[in-house]
Amino acid sequence: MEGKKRGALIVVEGCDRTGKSTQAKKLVDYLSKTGRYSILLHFPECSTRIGDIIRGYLNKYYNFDDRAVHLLFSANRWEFLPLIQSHIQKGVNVIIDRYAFSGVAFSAAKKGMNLQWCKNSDSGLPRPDLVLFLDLTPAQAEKRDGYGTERYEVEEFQDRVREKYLQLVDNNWVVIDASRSIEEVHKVLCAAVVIDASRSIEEVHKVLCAAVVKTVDGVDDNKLETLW
Ligand code: Z5A
Ligand code: MG
Repeated sequence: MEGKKRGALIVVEGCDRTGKSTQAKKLVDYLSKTGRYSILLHFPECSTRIGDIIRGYLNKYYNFDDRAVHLLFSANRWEFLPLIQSHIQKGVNVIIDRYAFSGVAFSAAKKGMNLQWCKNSDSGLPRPDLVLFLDLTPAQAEKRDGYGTERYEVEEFQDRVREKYLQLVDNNWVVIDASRSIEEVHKVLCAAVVIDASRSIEEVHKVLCAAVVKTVDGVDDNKLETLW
């Protein structure tokens, strides 16, 4: 890949129904249309044997020990590592709808699960260049279409998931437009990390694009780092 710019790795995260899949798809369309070739992945990726078991678990056909299911979600990411790496090496941007942060936040929100233990099985996976965290209170999310009967779609549990996500916030979690006034930047900083997902689909898409273009165009030959 000498002389060729690598692709960026961008992750869209958030609690249930925050608009991740809507926004991730729109983002890939936008990037591709503007000459930034990009592909979309989603975890869990249910097309594999492991993914199929995960789907059965989410739909409550199977039950597993919380640690066992955590490792299955993690294994599902590891089985796609070669694909992710090969796209990035070829200069293709990889946009992922849910990643290790979902893995840690959902598992660590369960009683008796330890955050650090949950991080261990994803340690060594590529660290995204940018994590776009779509924030919405679970009470607001519940009003959106499709909030249903899946295992984790319970408001009280989603509150704990959101809390765990916020413990994972790092310096790659948002791009804040620092060209605005000190007070405005301060306000964005205070709002901490988050893209307000309660706005319309188009408004959220606009905010996301501004952040993403900066990252995609700014990727040099720097190697991807690893988690955590
Ligand atoms: N999970 C885990 O435990 N461990 C892991 O490692 C991973 C996942 C990777 C399934 O994931 C479950 O797996 C999930 C976490 C757990 N927990 N649950 N339950 P999934 O990604 O397959 O989840 P999903 O069922 O597709 O839901 P979602 O991804 O949470 O939804 P979303 O993608 O954030 O939302 P959306 O599909 O884009 O939009 C939802 C609806 O809202 C839809 O009707 C939109 O038209 C509407 N929408 C979107 N944006 C807006 C705005 N801005 N305004 C109004 N309406 C909107
Ligand atoms: Mg989704």
